[in-house]
Amino acid sequence: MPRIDIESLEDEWEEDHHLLSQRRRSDPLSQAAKDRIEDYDEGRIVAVDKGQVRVLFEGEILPARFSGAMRGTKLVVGDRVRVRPPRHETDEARIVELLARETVLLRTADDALDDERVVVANADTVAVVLAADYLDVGTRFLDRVMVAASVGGMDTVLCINKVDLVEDRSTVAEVAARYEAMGVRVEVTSAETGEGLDALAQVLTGCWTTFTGHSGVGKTSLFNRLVPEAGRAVGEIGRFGGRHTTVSARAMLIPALDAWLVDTPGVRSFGLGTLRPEELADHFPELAALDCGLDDCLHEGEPGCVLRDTTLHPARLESYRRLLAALREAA
Ligand SMILES: Nc1nc2c(ncn2[C@@H]2O[C@H](COP(=O)(O)OP(=O)(O)OP(=O)(O)O)[C@@H](O)[C@H]2O)c(=O)[nH]1
Ligand SMILES: [Mg+2]
Ligand SMILES: [Zn+2]
Repeated sequence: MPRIDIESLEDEWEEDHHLLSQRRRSDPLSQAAKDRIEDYDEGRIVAVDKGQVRVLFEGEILPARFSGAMRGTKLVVGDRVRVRPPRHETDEARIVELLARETVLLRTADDALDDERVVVANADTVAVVLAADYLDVGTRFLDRVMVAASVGGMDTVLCINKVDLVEDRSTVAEVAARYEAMGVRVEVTSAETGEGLDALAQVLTGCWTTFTGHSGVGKTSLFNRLVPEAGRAVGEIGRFGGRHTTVSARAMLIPALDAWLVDTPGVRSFGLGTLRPEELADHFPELAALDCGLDDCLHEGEPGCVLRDTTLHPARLESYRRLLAALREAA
């Protein structure tokens, strides 16, 4: 965690805080300055766009600047921070300290890179949105995000959207049952017809949930239905081809549910570049529950390994093997 640099914070205060700097000349106030920072109340970052941040502070959403000491710190939506409130009408709130992150959703561009990016911090749940008419590709993506969510300390919820586009729902039902068997909450929705939205909203109650998914699956459409005043742009198929309509993350409150929802830009892949191959099985609940008895077993037919091809759903086993191969190649 970035430590706050009291010296440079004091330097900055000197510019706009004469009283403090006068006192400082006679008495080095490092401890006092530190105490002041600790006196500042907490806020929560709700939007980050090209270095501009918005912070939820005492029930209001304020534009905010970084204090000098925060330069070089990357804040993400969901971050808990200490905020120096605006002092007068034209003043802006200042972010003076980043507080420790309890959960993180991390992603790398691909498995061979360690260009780790925090997508969102301190969320309780990751809602993976898949399009009902692309579940094959979708579930492979889901299996990756479930690993990232588990690594970062979050639950996964599966939202199968665009269900209005499929006539035969047997695949949707099969996929839903597959993940429900692992303890994942599954909601089947249509942002077009409104089907399943009440049930999805219930899942969000009292939590910070971040939507993630490929571009065009309907994350923003769902967000707009759940937070009607959001009015975020959605992709127009044909014009943008549904590709990367949303460019920055944003959190909004559904007041009736005390639920914070984070809309994020679509991603092509969800790299797990910082995970070691031997850690992977811990983040597949079916494998973690397997009492293998072997240390650091990769469950690849090692003598004594209890994994049989029938222990896992074939698609999950395939995901595990693909991921293992990718992580090994990258290692
Ligand atoms: N038929 C149907 N179309 C939908 C549904 N949800 C979204 N769409 C359409 O799918 C397109 C893409 O929707 P978006 O909400 O922009 O998708 P997104 O996941 O936010 O995409 P990015 O911001 O690029 O990541 C738009 O044309 C939506 O109208 C749905 O449930 N059914
Ligand atoms: Mg979007
Ligand atoms: Zn094993």
